[in-house]
Amino acid sequence: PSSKQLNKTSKFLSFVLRHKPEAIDLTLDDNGWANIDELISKGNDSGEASNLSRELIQEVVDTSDKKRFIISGDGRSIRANQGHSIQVDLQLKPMTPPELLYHGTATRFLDSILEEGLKPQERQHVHLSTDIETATAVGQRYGKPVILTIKALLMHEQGFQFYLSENSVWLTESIPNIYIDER
Ligand code: HQG
Repeated sequence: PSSKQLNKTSKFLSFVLRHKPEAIDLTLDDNGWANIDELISKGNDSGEASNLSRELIQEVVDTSDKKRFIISGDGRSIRANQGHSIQVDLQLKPMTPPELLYHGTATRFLDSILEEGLKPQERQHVHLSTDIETATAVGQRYGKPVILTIKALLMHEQGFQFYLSENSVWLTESIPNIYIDER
């Protein structure tokens, strides 16, 4: 498959596995898993995906720069590693974060964030990175990027839970402004 087709399929998978399975009449289980055979047949029937096949899905999973998706050990199911807006239980274990984590956003959101803290908005969690480079790329998606430094270890010590997704994105429910510094 061409990189264009891989990209299109990745976007389709993000859409149905993170946000809107019902768009193709698909159901995810409580932990966010979809049956791959069902995903293929319903994706193709709906016209939302073109020429979806097991091989194409496998290649998207293998080549995803951010390792967005994971196939279960028995090969029957697939789920997104993070980024959901629908309620799924990824069964992530709370983990101790490093002292500092970074959040990339756009300058136009800054005033609101410094006032009310970071909120998960449409998603289940606020997404954080261990490095400034990744945070910059994330922030760039919405405009002129700005990096926020989060006092993650202090938050953790004060009772907030942090999780590390399968693809190394740090997640937490929300971040009060006292833990946020403009870098
Ligand atoms: C902002 C991509 C105003 C927040 C990326 C962000 C990431 C506020 C936006 C993943 C706010 C939500 C997630 C407040 C938060 N006032 N704005 N109080 N609190 N915001 O897309 O972190 O390529 O839901 O700063 O790489 O940008 O899809 O979150 O700008 O890992 O795999 O509200 O999505 O991964 O935007 O990105 P998003 P995000 P994928």
